[in-house]
Amino acid sequence: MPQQTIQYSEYASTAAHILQTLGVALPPLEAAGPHLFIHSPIDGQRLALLQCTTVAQTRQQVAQAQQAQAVWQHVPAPQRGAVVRVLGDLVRQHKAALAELISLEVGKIRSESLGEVQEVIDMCDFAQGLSRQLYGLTMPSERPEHQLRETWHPLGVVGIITAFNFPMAVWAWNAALALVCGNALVWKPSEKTPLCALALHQLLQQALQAEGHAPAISSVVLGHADVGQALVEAPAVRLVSATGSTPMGRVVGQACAQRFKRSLLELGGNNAAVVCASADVALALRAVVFAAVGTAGQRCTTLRRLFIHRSLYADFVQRLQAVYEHLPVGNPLAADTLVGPLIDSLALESMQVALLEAQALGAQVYGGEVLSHGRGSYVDPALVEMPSHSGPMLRETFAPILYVLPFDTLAEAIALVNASEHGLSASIFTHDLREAELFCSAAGAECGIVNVNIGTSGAEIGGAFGGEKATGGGREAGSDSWKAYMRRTTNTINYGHSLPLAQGVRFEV
Ligand code: UN1
Repeated sequence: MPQQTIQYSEYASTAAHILQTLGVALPPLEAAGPHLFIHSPIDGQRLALLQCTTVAQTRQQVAQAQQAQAVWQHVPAPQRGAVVRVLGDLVRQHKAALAELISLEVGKIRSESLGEVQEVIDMCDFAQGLSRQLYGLTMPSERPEHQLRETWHPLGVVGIITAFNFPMAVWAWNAALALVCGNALVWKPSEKTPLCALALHQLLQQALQAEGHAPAISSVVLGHADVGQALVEAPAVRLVSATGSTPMGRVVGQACAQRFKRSLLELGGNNAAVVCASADVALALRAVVFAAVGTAGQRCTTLRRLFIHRSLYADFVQRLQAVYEHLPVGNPLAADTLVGPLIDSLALESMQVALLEAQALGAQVYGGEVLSHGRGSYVDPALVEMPSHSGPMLRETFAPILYVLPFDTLAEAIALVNASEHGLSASIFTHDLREAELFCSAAGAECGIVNVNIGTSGAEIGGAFGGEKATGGGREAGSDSWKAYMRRTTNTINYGHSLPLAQGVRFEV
């Protein structure tokens, strides 16, 4: 078999051990591909070799999911919630192992990996509570002896496409809601992080079994764009929830629209923060650094554009430089590391390209040095003083680059925040109530997430997550985002003996 001749990562046996402890059986490996080559970003070496799901198998999984859905959708919602509760309990029980797997496969520092698993647990708690609150409205009918109301029903099979950077939490946002809403799931994880997916999927299988439900309610398909395409195009898939790049979302959104199916898109972000003259500088500094360099700049909510009031600009940039000079970059498993590796060498290259472009425009670049190439893609986060709002500052580069610019008036800063094709997340740092409220108002940041005196990343479960414009418009996880996973019917019920028509229409026969 091909894997015998390959040099494996020193973390491969730990990953294999975690999977074994969780009861994950890897799909049998065939000599003929396509295969998925999984690398640990920690050392750039191979972590695992997996068999891809074929397009035909993907269609088959969807067909099985559809059959399972026919039964699952009639299980009372609170009982569906019980499955999600058991899943949450299993995730609690295996929190440390799951977090370690995230660190091995994505390169996140331990604390952030534990945080991601906590996000899965929080989502399960939220969804279980929701399973008794899938409320519809009742409205007064204009007709006597009539009842007008809406009811919510399961939608159909949900296809979930997730990105590498949150390989567990984003699935949980979707899966936990889709399940309590009575839908079966087919999950296509990022081709970079299938091990995290197989681990969580296995725990859901245990939960389904414990509660006496069919395994086909949830399945995982592994592979590249062809597998994703098969999932999107399968007629039984009624909603595709996709997280990833804006170009990917454009393809998925159009394919869904053509087939009149729903899409729920959570795409890129070119997130901004505004530091006003009255800001608490020490607080803003901590918030900015976490948002800009946390997860090595690989969150969709990462802070990429920072606008600083001119009165504070020189001092704030100097303080940022001082922090950036001492950022502990390195092995994410080490206790004092704050910045782990980038996912792969391609990410590192696109970061270097962006920095060169900025320099060519006359920007002043601090940091950004490549620390090791070939054995993991480690890089010093970069702080870039831009001459203007232009060039690479206008696009999302999935790496720790923070572009900074001064501003004079809040109106100017808000215009800069909004001069982006994306609209995910924005923050303001101020002690002026009027500035804060203006920023959150309709005249403020055109984003799905607008924060005051905290950074752009690290949203908690409970609020709806997602953004405007090229971010895709979807809202996931909290608030009433469950409605995307159900279909609404409006019922008008006549409990009288006559037939009055609406709008006063007369039609006697
Ligand atoms: C993502 O990067 O796709 O708000 C999700 C945050 C996390 C989720 C990020 N709770 O930063």
